[in-house]
Amino acid sequence: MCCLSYQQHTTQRATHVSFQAVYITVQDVEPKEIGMAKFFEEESHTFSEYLLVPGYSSSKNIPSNVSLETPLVRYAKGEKPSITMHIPMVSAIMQAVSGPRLAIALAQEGGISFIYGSQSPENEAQMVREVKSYKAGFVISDSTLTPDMTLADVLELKERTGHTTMPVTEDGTPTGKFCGIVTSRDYRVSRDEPQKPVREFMTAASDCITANARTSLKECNDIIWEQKVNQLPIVDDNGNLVSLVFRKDYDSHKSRPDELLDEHKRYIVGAGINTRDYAQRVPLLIDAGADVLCIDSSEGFSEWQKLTIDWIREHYGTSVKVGAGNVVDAAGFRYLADCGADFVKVGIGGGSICITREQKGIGRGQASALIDVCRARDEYYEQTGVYVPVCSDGGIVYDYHMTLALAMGADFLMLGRYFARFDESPTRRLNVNGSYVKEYWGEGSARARNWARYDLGGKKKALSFVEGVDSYVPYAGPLKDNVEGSLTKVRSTMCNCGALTLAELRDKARITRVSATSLVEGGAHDVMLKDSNSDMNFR
Ligand code: RVP
Repeated sequence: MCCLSYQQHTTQRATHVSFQAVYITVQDVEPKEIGMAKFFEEESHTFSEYLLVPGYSSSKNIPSNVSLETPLVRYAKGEKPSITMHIPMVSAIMQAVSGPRLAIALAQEGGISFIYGSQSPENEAQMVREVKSYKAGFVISDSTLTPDMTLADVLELKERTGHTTMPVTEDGTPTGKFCGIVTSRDYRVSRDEPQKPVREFMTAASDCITANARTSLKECNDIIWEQKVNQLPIVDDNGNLVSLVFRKDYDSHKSRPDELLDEHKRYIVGAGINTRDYAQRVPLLIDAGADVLCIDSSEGFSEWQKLTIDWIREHYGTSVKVGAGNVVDAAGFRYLADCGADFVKVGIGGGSICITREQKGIGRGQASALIDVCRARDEYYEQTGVYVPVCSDGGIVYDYHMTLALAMGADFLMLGRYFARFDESPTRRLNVNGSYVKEYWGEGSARARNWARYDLGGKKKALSFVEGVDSYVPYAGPLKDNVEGSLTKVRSTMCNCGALTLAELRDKARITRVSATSLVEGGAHDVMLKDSNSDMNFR
């Protein structure tokens, strides 16, 4: 396949290309013994050090003909994987990334979120349940308003979430007793006092048109049109808020050809687990409806992963799908594949917020790790007839890194920083020095790890050292627009490589390493940029 058999493809394709491309060579990825330690002969490389060399494309190679379908879980030759994604993207198992809102938005585009496991098993199961019980067109509120809050709180919430319509509940939770609704037509910033209580200017529940939780989406939309309202709060028999239906969403749920649904037409969602409390956590997650699990560990070449998978197989057989990782070489892949992992995740230390390499001196350049593992996957398939998908996790900065990772052999990509920037991620949107940003912190940061101390009633000791940082990332708007934009580029590049499927891309891609000087040439250079906020400058 791709990177490892370039010689063969060069010969095959010689009639189509008139130049001699430079191909990467991966001579011998087994570490060699030099003195006491074993050394990998290759240097460790990352995505920015490679480019794709375009190949012949026929008139059929147009973006609308490209399929990004990809297997999520292992399958035997001649069979179909039990879960196939419509786009090769999953969201990282992180507090700052994968909550229910993002999981729904990503499933609507054809990918999968893994709800973060760094919270109590009960909380995580509740988030999974929220995704599984979500009905398309019904939006779960992210407002925290209570009647006693003030106009200043409303403005702060609007700034943070970007939403102008906010339901008000007795306790400020998304499913608390419904008290009323605030829209931007209810106040005038120039005239009203910031301390004015919400109860004085909200439209009270008794004056709102609402619908009960048994109303279908079609009926809700009919009410919205007949009553000439912009939103319809859905309230249960006890007067608690359930969700909202918005006029502006009327058509959007119809235009999602790629949405990823289970056999009951519910969105597909994954969940992170660890190698310690699986006996307690896994049953709760499965009960809540999780479609796939993933062991979340920065170092996955360990017996702990085997014990976790063994426990799942003993209690659920192969009906529960579970990915494992992270590994960075062929030996790690083979170990986890033999343990029965449904997919294997690759990457140590390449994440944007990750300082594992600095702190512990372990890891490997993401591209080198991926190439090595994908070769092992292909060998494993040849030897056993079982295909175990590979996920490239972390280190994707530019959209072209996605195409490169897929060309190098990744079946799908796990992204953290990328998704953290969107409206749907669970973090706050802030205005820092005039620019909107969102918070993004590593699972190995003190901030993320604090959950264990709090949720376990202070039983867990403080950390001796951290492996992740707390940061800001530029706010980038809705997930849908960004994912569409990125995948348009991926599709277009695939066409330049003559590929209409990801398998074809792996087979046909020709990849070259770039020198430091060519890297400079690749960006805008020797000109003065007019727009200092241009996309490239923003990164
Ligand atoms: P990125 O997409 O580059 O932001 O990387 C996200 C990945 O980084 C995660 O999927 C995970 O593998 C890794 N990570 C998460 N937290 C930390 C840390 O604190 N070191 N690393």
